[in-house]
Amino acid sequence: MQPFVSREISLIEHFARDIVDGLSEENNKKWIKPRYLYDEVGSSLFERICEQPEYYPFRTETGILKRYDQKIFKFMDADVSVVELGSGNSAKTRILLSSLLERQKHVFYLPIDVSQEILLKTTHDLNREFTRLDTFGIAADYSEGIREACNISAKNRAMPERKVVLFLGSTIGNFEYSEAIEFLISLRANMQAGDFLLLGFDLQKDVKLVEDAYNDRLGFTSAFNLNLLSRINRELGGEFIQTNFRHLAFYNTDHHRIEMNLISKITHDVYVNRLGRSFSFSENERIHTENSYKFTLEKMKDIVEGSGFRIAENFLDHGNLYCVSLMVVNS
Ligand code: AVI
Repeated sequence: MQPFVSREISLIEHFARDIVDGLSEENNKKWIKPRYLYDEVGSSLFERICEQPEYYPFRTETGILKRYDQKIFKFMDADVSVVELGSGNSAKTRILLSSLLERQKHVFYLPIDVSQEILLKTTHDLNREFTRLDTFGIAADYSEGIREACNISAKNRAMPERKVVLFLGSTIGNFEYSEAIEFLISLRANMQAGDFLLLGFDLQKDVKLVEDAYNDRLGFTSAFNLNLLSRINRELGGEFIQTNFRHLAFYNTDHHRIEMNLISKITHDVYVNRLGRSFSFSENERIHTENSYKFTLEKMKDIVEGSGFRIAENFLDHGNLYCVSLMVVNS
């Protein structure tokens, strides 16, 4: 089996269109989609964010997986293959793969990510690191990727019938509630009775702790956010000057979410060559770049039950900061 497949769409055209749409808005309504935070520079800045002491979600989720890995797999009474959505460098997944390899003779792992560079490296590293593991990277967005993963398992008779889909890192929190439900419904459509979903999500807590996580002292989150402007410069010939903007992340208590923005420090116009036009910014005008929702267990239960899943068990850390939920497909 080829260890890699790419179903990448032409990102640059989507990027150009979204930048025109988002930055043409007026009255403090400008936006850039959070998916564009993850080019090569952004992805490596995100890895640095995960190492910062203020960013509790990464280490808390890792702790939960280390503590409960065996308990999670005890729910599975047959061999499973592992499909991961937004796998990145698969750092946390190694915990689960090692644990699964103690129970199964062979494991098939299908990581799905939009970043082809990271996937190529991870696929290569994992196939060398673990014997009895077959990693097959799929460079695609989530919906295309999950369809491809199903095709691959249908064609490969050695693969177990059952699968566990991993959606970790609280990425579900970057969707609006309605998008989260839509996403889970389409995921459910590609899963069968007996399959599992392991979902990691961040819980509501003390506001200061959450705000600090998105305003780390060394400024990696700020650099991650501002990199969006440099990406426009690199890929679309933009003339943004990073120091004319600042990072702003705060907790919106009404909506239970962190809102991340770029604020223009001055009134100015910025020309973008490949788009052949400029965009106007007034002093203190914001570009909204990300929401990161924080959930209660009840809210998440409503979302997943409305999408055709049932929670088998919630795994939490001692401080109740974060939850990894094991779900089964409702038949
Ligand atoms: C990937 N995602 C779940 C992160 C989050 O916490 O919402 C992205 C992030 N943005 C700023 N810091 C981390």
